[in-house]
Amino acid sequence: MTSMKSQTATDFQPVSAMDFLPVPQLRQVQLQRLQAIVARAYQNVPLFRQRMEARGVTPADLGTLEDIVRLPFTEKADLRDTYPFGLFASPMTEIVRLHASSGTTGKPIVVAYTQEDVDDWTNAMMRSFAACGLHRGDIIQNAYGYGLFTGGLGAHYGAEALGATVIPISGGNTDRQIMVLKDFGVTAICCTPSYFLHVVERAGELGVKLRDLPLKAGIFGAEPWTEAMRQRIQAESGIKAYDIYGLSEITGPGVAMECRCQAGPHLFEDLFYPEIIDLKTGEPCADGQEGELVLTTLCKRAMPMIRYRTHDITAITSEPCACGRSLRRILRIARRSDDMLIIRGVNLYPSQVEAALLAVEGTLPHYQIIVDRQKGLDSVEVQVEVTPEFFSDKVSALEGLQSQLAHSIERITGLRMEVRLVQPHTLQRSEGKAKRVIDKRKM
Ligand code: DLL
Repeated sequence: MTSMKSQTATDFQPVSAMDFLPVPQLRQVQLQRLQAIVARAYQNVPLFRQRMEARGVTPADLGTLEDIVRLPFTEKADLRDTYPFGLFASPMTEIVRLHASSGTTGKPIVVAYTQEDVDDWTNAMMRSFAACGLHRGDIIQNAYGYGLFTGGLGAHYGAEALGATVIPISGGNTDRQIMVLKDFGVTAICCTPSYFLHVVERAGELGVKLRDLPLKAGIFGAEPWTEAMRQRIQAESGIKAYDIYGLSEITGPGVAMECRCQAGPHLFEDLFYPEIIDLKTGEPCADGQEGELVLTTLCKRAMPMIRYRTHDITAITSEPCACGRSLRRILRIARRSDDMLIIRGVNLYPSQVEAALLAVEGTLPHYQIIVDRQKGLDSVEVQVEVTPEFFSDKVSALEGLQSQLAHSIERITGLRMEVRLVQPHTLQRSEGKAKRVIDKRKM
């Protein structure tokens, strides 16, 4: 880990040698960094030290990467319990940035960065843009929210380091987004996939043909989305849609990013050490096996995260990618273990409903799942918007569509659900992460 403190953004190389490092060398880099970061956390973070002591393990016990399983896990609750600064491993005088993630309940979690942490993050984001073919000369419209959310500033610094032109438009004001896309010759856009769908729809209403613009790539993430959604986005806009993954606790966007092969995000393994654990037993999973992603930050100084349980469900693959990167890939993260709904005893993930809806023509992928309990029995209603052409059609066609959707949902989820077709623009659009589920049982 070389210090980048004195480096200016223009010193970064867009395609890092780290992306192509031979695997044995990469593992060596990981081990050295792991040993250093665990020692730092042990020395500076009381919670981490106590947990290690309770397990009778010290940093000196980490002889190989496999020894990582001896370390305790870190959970989101640990960040809440130590709110706001309890997990920091650097004095405040070395911390140059704070971000926070709101979460669904109570206080946010707070994350911190030293200048070197910001530089590493910038590097990861720059490599992310380079991975999908962007470079100096590209004009990147950054519609991730600026502020406490990591999306805006994370993408911003990475785009500048790449040498691209960044437009810090932030989220929302869709008509202005479309004007800028058109007038500024934008070649790439960053936002959530659900927001981009809204942009596509609004552009259509305004008579702006996205496929006739220079726009060629979308860097979409921050929420689960399906392969079917990618296909729909690409077909409707003529751009390539790339999946970018990240989370505040680990750094922000740029933990993993797809290359031009679009075959699942490559993990920046020199910065983050991944494990997959069995959802039930917590035991390590083999390559290709699905489970919960656990991440350890290998360089983060202000707030090292050791074996952080992300609750994101995926598998790691070391199958070679045609791009030649030696960085392993994760499979698309379509669900989280804590997103799972239990309906009449059956497990349901919102992404299954999305896949079922997109398998049928005639709907817009704007949908919401409303769960309720009446007389002790769970009920689910799926509200889904119909395309304008379909809505003006005959009642019989709408009924046909409704039953096709209900069948598709039952086939994929094993559950019978009420499908309610609603007019275009009925469901609320989000500027960031879409809210797909309203669970009235919890209200
Ligand atoms: O969403 C960071 C980010 C910003 C990532 C912009 C990508 C682009 P948080 O708000 O802390 O951070 O939310 C992190 O969002 O644990 C996943 O559940 C989900 N998530 C993020 N990216 C993806 C993705 C940002 N590509 C949480 N696919 C994570 C599926 C994603 N889920």
